[in-house]
Amino acid sequence: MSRRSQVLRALIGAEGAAVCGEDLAAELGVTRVAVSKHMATLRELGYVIEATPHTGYHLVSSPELLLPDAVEALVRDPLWVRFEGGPSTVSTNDDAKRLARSGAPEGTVLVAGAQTGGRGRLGREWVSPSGGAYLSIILRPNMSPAQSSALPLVVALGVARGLESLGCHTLLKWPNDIWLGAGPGSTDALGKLSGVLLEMQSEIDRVEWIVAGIGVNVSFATGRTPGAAYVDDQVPGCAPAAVAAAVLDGIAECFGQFVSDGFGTLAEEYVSRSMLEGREVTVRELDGTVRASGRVQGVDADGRLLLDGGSGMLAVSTGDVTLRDAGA
Ligand code: BT5
Repeated sequence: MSRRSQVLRALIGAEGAAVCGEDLAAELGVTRVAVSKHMATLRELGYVIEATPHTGYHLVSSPELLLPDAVEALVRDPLWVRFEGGPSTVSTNDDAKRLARSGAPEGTVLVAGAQTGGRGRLGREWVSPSGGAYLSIILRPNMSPAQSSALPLVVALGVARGLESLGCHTLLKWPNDIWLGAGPGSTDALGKLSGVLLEMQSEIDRVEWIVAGIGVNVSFATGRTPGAAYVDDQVPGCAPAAVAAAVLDGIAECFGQFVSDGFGTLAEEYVSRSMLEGREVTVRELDGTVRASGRVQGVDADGRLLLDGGSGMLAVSTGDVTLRDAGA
């Protein structure tokens, strides 16, 4: 972790109380002048930090935008080793793919406070105004492309766990959507809270890298996107950096479980959080043609959606799902 992130972590950890500059310098093994330079840089990044003689530094407020330092200061899981990004970019997935091609390690994280060309699947738009959390991660699992087929579900489950840890009620919509749920145990979906986009480079039997992009709607202060739900709807005032850190820790947990034990145990949790389980659905190809219809009966070990179509069980590996009795 960079010294600046360590300084920021100390300020955030103090929860508004004063942090003594001299103690912090001793703890980090740097001079007091170095600490005061880090404070100055943090102020330039938009952190409001008050310095009181004999008491120390107080963090008064953090910038609204998602910045890599803030995420690094909040994230806990050691999987995440490198943090990059800035206030705005075209697409964090494009930035992460560039870094992956140039050899960036597993656990690299790209964040942005806004995107001008955020993408969903098949080049669909992901609306990305400031106030949201947009991040992409680089994973390099030692497996074949076939073994990694459930990874979009693993990442979506990790995002759901992270958002739940902040107090949001989440529901999963196969394969890669996270919706805001009305409350504990309810399958009433209030809107799409987050989406996941995976892109991969591989040889026939080995994944080289996977970039997973995650967009989360956090604040609706700049306006609401039709059909979207926001963290703010249930947990007002969450900073995008806190959302990104929670999501990263949730993903790291699920990814670790997936790499060591496969999708088996995660599949059960995925199904228990699914807003589609037991419902009548239609699955369309990404170009709109109907691929299958039936009642959802869970997912299999490869992450495929299982449908009881009346004349037997179907396993569907890609597509868009609509509920036949609702608009979701
Ligand atoms: C997704 O695609 O849901 C994947 C979204 C991934 C976005 C992240 S942000 C960081 C990284 N960088 C990128 O460029 N992308 C990733 P899909 O399942 O195809 O859903 C796209 C559909 O969701 C659109 O066609 C809209 O209907 C809807 N949509 C677009 N923006 C939305 C938003 N902000 N909130 C809710 N729904 C949205």
